[in-house]
Amino acid sequence: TQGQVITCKAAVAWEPNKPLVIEDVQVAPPQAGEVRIKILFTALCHTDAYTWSGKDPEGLFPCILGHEAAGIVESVGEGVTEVHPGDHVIPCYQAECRECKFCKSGKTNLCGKVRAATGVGVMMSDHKSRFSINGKPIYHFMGTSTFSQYTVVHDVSVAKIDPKAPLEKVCLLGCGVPTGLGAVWNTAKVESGSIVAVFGLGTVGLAVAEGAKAAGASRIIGIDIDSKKFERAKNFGVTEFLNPKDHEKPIQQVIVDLTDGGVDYSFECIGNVSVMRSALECCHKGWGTSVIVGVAASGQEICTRPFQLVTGRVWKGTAFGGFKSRSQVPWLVERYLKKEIKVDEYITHNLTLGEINEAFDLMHEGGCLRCVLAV
Ligand code: NAD
Ligand code: AHE
Ligand code: ZN
Repeated sequence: TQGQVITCKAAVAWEPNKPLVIEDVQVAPPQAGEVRIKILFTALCHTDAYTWSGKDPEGLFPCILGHEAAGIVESVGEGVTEVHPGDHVIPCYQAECRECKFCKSGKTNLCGKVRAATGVGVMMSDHKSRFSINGKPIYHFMGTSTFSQYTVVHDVSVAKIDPKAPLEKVCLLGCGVPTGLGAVWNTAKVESGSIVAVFGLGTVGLAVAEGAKAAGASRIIGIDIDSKKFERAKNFGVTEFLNPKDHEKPIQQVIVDLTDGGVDYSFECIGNVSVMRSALECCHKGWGTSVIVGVAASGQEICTRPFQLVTGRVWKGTAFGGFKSRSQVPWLVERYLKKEIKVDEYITHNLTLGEINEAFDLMHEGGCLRCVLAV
């Protein structure tokens, strides 16, 4: 198949919110600096649903969504040296070129090399898509487009992993789990003994709890509007649970009262701007730090009284938990293989690519964390 167009099945989002359609898609060979991957397993993340909803200013249609996956390199374009056909890989929506201003800064995991192209659904070299249906181009998504049996990504967006790792599990290390762990370890740098609040107990919030427990947090307060989330959350390290619906006072006030002035660290893992405000305002005066992890829709803005910051609270955000993707995803895989981090525990459902619309429906059910599709 090397050098040839591959026709395969992919789930195409033709329009916002219209059911995805499994189509025969033509996938062009990788050009210089590109890698074609046979995707074996992909999970769904809330961000796929967000872009599909039409609320993402970068959402383009028709497109092939999906960004939390694992597969095997099928072929590589000219000049690709770090991966070879047969390598087991995880596509990384957050690239790492190791050469750009961002990568060299030592201050961020964001990479500037291909971001402009991935934001408009094309490949960098020729500003074109590698996906088409009978000659009509279909946009890429987040530089990954994993809801397809084959995808083409930039070489700076591929992490080569230990072939011993089960791809049907470690696909989760492409987004949600690292995001939560890294928000705690890299972005907030939570210290032992800290009091932590986690807003939203989906996969990302539970991974925050897991990361906080590993960091030695003394209390981990989980906040969710769905009380059914608490029982499961205990297994990930949450020690106390609050449902804002059970309280008359604003939830930030409830938390401040419970913690002698506020938490040391809080994490918003929902994408709701009013919760982001609560998460900041439940932080302790003088040092409390709040990390925004959730993605909010186009047009949404955060607000608080500047006095909250003047008096020492810190507002931060994180993308992919601050992990350098190509360098650190393989390390996360090793930690999983040594049973030092959970992955299996976040997988609540297994379906096939053909059942992807059912998988999106499941995301709205409280019981679902990650649904893994066999592609
Ligand atoms: P999810 O839908 O599984 O979890 C969200 C949780 O929030 C649910 O348990 C829900 O009951 C709860 N919730 C909803 N509204 C609430 C409210 N008002 N108050 C309290 N709880 C509320 O989603 P997820 O897959 O865990 O992702 C969480 C967020 O993180 C999404 O916005 C996603 O787009 C974003 N995300 C960001 C990054 C990043 O790099 N920054 C990476 C992955 C995901
Ligand atoms: N196009 C969206 C951006 C959404 C966003 O912030 N994405 C996160 C990853 S979410 C993964 O589930 C991210 O990495 N952001 C940094 C970046 O470079 O995109 C919008 O709302 O505009
Ligand atoms: Zn995601």
